[in-house]
Amino acid sequence: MVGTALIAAPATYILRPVTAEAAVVPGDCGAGAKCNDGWTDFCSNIHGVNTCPPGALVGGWWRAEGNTYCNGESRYYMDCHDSNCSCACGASGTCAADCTDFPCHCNHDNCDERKVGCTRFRYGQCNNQEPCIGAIICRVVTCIPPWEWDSSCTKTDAVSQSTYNHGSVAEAPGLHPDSTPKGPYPARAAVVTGTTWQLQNSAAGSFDYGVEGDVPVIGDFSNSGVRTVGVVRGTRHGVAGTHDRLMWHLRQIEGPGEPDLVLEFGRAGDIPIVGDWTGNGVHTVGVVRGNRWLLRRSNSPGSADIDFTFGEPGDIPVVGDWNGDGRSGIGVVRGDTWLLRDSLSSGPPQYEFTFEGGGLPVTGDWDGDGRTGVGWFDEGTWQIRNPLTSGDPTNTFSFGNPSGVPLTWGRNV
Ligand SMILES: [Ca+2]
Ligand SMILES: [Ca+2]
Ligand SMILES: [Ca+2]
Repeated sequence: MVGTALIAAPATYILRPVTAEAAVVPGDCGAGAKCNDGWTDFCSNIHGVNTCPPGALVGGWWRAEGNTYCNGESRYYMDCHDSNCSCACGASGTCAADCTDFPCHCNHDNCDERKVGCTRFRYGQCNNQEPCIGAIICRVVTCIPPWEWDSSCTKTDAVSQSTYNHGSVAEAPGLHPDSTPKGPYPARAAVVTGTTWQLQNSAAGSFDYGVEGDVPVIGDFSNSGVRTVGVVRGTRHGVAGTHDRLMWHLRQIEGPGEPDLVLEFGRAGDIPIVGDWTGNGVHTVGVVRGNRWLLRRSNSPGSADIDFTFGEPGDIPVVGDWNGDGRSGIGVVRGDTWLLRDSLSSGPPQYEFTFEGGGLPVTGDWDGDGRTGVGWFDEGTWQIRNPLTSGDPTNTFSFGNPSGVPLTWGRNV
């Protein structure tokens, strides 16, 4: 049987439509209640991860400068708005309270928590292609510039130094330093067949994302504490009409929807990979071209920051944090031989062993100890191993469409 972490109950979204009658609203609470302190709650206080809930989108951002939580750099506060309005908006860009199924209330219907879905104000730097969105549900706070979180966000500046500590309530989990990675947390199985994604123990269940021919990737592209889906388009040579550059379409929010972050990196024929090359919790893009590894430290357009050779053309590239130091290493699978290296540089493998299987290789931190293990996916059967040594599978289980492609995802709660 698989470790308990893999078979744990799926994370449930606390965020759900509630009836107005059922909700505890700011007016129900005393003047000194947290629900009345004027601030909208952090997304991490709603559903445990520092990203917008499904059904929301970023409507704008502001920043505080010189923030100790972000190594002295800017810290950004992004507003997640309800994306569904049943009636039109005026010039404000936000619809009236009775036009959404997400009424204003105190988080968890508790006066001791901040309000959610109450404030109808739009900073206006993000998703301006949507002329009408609902109230601010919650806030994402991040060291990542908003335009590397959501491609629609502009750099039009908004500074609010007084919000540095967000009302000086420093105990909120969303205020904890996020310059360090979330986790570790155990890998969960994922299988992609065409455009259909199956994520084990996910509230999102099975859904469609991308188009036929895309190469799937999964990563935490914003150190949110959850690994979300992405596709890379244009990987194949010789398809009429396709771009000769790879286009990455990454989700920052769980489940299906429009891509949040779209960027160009790599070219046709490259094998796309993602990893946390820097150890800051943010997975960023990379490609393998023959035996040349081209990695970028941010999810922004530009050339490779890291460039080296490892393995041989024809090897299957793999990525994982083999030594558990928070930084992804690299490796290749050649037949049944695994050749893995911690350092992002040319050199001999630091782990070389035989792990026999069949089908497609897959990697994941199966036991959640911070060290990535290895595995095979053969027609729906997963054989996984934790130690990076020759031996038999640690566990075997079944998940996913037999003709699909294996990946792993995960969530820190
Ligand atoms: Ca990183
Ligand atoms: Ca490592
Ligand atoms: Ca592990």
